[in-house]
Parts: sequence; C-alpha cells; structure tokens
Amino acid sequence: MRFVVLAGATVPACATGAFAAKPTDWETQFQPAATDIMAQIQWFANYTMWFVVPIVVLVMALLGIVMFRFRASANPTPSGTSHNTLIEVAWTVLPVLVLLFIAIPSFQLLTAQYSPPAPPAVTVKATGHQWYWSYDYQGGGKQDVSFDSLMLDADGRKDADKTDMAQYPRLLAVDNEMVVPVGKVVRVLVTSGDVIHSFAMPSFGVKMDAIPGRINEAWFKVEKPGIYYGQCSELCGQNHAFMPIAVRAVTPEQYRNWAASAAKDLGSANKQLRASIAAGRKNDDVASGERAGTVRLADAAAHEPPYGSQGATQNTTPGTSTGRE
Ligand SMILES: [Cu+2]
Repeated sequence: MRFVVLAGATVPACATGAFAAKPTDWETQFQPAATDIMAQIQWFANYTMWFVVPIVVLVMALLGIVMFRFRASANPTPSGTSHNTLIEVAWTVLPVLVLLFIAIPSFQLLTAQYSPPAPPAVTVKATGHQWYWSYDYQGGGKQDVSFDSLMLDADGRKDADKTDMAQYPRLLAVDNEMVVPVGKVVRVLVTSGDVIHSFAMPSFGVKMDAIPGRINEAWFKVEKPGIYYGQCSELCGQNHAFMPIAVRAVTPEQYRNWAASAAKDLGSANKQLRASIAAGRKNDDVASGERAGTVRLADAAAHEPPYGSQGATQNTTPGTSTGRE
C-alpha cells in the first residue's frame, strides 16, 4: 500500500476571477484550499473519516446489542466466559493496523508541512500586537517594507474605498493587506510584541503561534491570486476577535512592482496594485472567464522576486537547493 496519492491531492479549481477564501455563513467544512498543503490536509481529514465513521458505527452497534440482547430481563443467567483468544488477538491487531494506516500518511503530511519545495522567495515577519498585525518584509536593507495592518471599521471602510462587502468582509477587511506573489514560497516569521497571538490562515493550512521574544517559522505557496482571510487564533485579550489577517496574493510581476513602490510610499503602492488587479480582471473577463483564477507560471518563471537572495542562502532544505521552480 502506498500513500503517494497525498502528494497528488489537487487544489480545487475556482473559475471566478476574484478568488477569495474567507469564512461563509453556516460553513461546516474547510475553506477551499489555496495551497497544496491545505489540499493535503483536506485529503487527510477525509481519509481519516473512512476509519472514524465505521468505528463509531461499530461501537454504537455493539453497545446497542449489549443493551438489548443481554439486558437482565432478556438474559437472566449471564454466560461466565472470560477468555476468547481469537477475539483478544483481533481487538489488538485491528486497532494497531488502523493506527498504522493513519500514522503513515499523517507523518508524510507533517514532513511536507515542514519541507518547503524551494527556498523562500519572500520573507515576511508577522508580529502580533494587541490588537493588530504588523508586517516587515526582509528586503536586505534596500527595499524594506514595514507596515501595520488594522481591521477596518465602517468609517475606515469608506475612506479606504473598500465598500465591496464580498471582497472586504466585515470584521476581516484590513487597511493594508500582506501582499505576496503566487506560485512562490513565502516564509513567515511569526512573533509577538506583547502577549501570545496566533497567525492562522485556514485556506493556507497555516497556524503558527506568535510568542513574544521568540520567532516561529511557517511557509506557504499560494496557487491562485486573490484575497485570503484569517484571524488571530490565540485568545489574546479584549479585541482578540478584531485583529484579522488579510493576505493578497498577486502575480509575481505585480508583486515586484508593489514591493518596489511600497518601499517609498505604501499608500500609492496599494492603490497602483488594486488598479493593476482591476485592469487584469477586465482583460481576463474579455479573454476567458477562467484566466484570472490561474497561476501564470510563465510570469512566475520570467521574473526573479526582489527578495530572493537572503532566503536562498540562509534556509536551504537539503536536496532542494537548486530551488526555483
Ligand atoms: Cu491576538
């Protein structure tokens, strides 16, 4: 039995142009996966259910049988059986097998979560504060970009021109999103300026505690452009519910332009970026409905990211050092 199917788990296609992963009303399942890791997590969750559900049904059925067939009135003189070798071997071996079938793909997934497929193209430090996030892009001193990201209230939403509630949902929209390129490994260094927070992006399969005085590392590789939402996931005080995480994934070219101008003026860089995304969407709508949702691999290959150099030398996973996809 081989479990390579894990690696083949695919990210569900999304044909609509402005792909955004966010919580929805009455949601009982995972958000759509935006990274391959999240697709693998979803696969593993569904796979585990194939063991969980039959076991629950079996145990409930056995309980039912015991309660009805062997109740005192139906079975006044109970059997004195105390040993049955076959049953004892079976109920030892079967659970061991079940655990093995769960453990092997579980360890494979765990390994994948700690093994980025390439050296990081972008490194961002995400610092949790009471109650907002701040992002520092590692630009090697040349193009350092640092900003705070605060949740928008009703007034701020108007000022920021983010009144479209579908794209900028209540309690999730922020003034400045973290901007990342699609198809690239993004390393996030998670820390905190005060109490423990947690950087959680459900559609990326990332949840990392932000602990003061300590740096934790996570990574993700977003497959499709769009805005993705997460929230602080460690109870951190009064406004814990109001420090959302918004990540805007854009094409590598858009990212490069944004990073260059954000180093000088973040406000106008964000404006340019939104204009560029809107223009791209219009072209895509004309050309093909599917286009906006696809990762442009040609672009990804053609443009070196601006923040590639440190990551490539610092954090190289053995065997993957040749790196760029
Ligand atoms: Cu928090």
